[in-house]
Amino acid sequence: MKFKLNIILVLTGALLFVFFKAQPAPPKPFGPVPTQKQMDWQKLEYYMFVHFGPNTFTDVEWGDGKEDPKVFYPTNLDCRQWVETAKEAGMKGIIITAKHHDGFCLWPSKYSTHTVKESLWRDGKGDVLRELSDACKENGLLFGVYLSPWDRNHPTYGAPEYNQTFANMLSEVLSNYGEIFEQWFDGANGEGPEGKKQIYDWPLFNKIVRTNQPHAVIFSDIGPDVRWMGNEKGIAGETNWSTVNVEGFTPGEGAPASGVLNSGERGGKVWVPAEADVSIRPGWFYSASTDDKVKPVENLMEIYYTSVGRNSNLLLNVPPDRTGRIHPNDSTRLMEFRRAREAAFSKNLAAGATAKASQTRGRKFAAKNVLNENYDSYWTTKDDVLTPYLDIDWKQAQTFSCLLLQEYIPLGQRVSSFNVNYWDEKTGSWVELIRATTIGYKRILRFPAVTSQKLRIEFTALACPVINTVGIYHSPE
Ligand code: FUL
Repeated sequence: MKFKLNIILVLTGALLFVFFKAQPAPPKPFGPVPTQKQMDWQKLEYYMFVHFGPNTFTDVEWGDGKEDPKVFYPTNLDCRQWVETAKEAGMKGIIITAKHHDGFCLWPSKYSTHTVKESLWRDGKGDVLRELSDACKENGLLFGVYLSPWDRNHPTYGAPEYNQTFANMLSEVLSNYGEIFEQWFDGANGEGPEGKKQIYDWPLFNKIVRTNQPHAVIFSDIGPDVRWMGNEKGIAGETNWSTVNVEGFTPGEGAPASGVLNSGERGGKVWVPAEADVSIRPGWFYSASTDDKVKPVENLMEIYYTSVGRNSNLLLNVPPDRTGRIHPNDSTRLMEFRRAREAAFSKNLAAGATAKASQTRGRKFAAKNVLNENYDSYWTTKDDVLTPYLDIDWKQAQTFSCLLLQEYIPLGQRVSSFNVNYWDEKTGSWVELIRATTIGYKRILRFPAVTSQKLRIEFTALACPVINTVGIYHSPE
């Protein structure tokens, strides 16, 4: 009896060992992959851009640097109101124009005479960056800064020493206001006060950021961490690779063509995902003349689908007015936009379905992993399976008009195209619904509503696809 029990125990142990041991390893990363901070940044998806400065008061988009600093006089500056608005809008952070092309510094810089301290606001003792960074900290929002190297005011602009001046300004900003999540570099390079152009020392500027804020991502046309998406309309390429080739390019005039930035490059050598910057108004700065031109919610939803829905983060500009507050027309619109997104994604029909795949790498990588909320669990196949399909099956027919897919990008961007088919009960066959190219961190596709019990997604990938989310929705029109 005892002998038998021992045999049973040994056999069970052996079986368990084989069972667990037989679980294959995850796929190897394919091509360039995001760094941890790029990954954290990608998950933010949506945050606020704030253009604020003398232009707010002079009604121009590009101040020439000759404006009297006294024009900067917000009567009721309230950074808490910006932060609360951003938070309620569902945004994760705020990036402010610490210095725009006019050279005016929203903080009391030692390296310029065109700053808040030359204004009469708060008797020349104010500091917008202090007030905003404090308000962000209080409310758990991330804080980021835009600085334009192009400076139409600074007397040294156009001479080699300007680069060090700009680096010093950067250091002030990056060492005095706590954690910065994103450094936004504008590549614009026009003429300075003497009609001279500057050759920017990008390696120096980037080094200053890395030294002061090792956790911040650096944005410019070409990264190194986040790239410009190629237009200011919020429309990323339908194909949008987070990989691109940037060697030999510089931000601004020396950047790759905007079409390349718009869609990234298949097989690109570095991971530099796209960010879409777009304004809620026609201009970047506040103007009373655009109070009735705040983008309608339909327009903002369209932008959401063509930015976040196409593997790009969305940096939406909301310019405060001359009182120093976000105008009610903008904040009302932001809340409508939030509600519209919530309505569109309120019910994930995939949650009630079963998922099966044409091939699975092993139990740990089962198809059902695409249905849970955990970003780190995914479905994948054996290494040599590059064209598998995934079936989503309900017990009863469902009506849907929107599909959301996510690749597990820590293993790289792998899917090069896919098509979506639904099961037609009447003819007993699959009918193609839509074809698309890349997925990346997130892809959202909309199509005319269909009613069906089954959906099939056929993937074509550069390396076995690694899919961690399938969401299916019936979005209101
Ligand atoms: C551009 C600037 O010239 C605009 O004024 C704005 O700041 C936009 C975000 O970047 O390069």
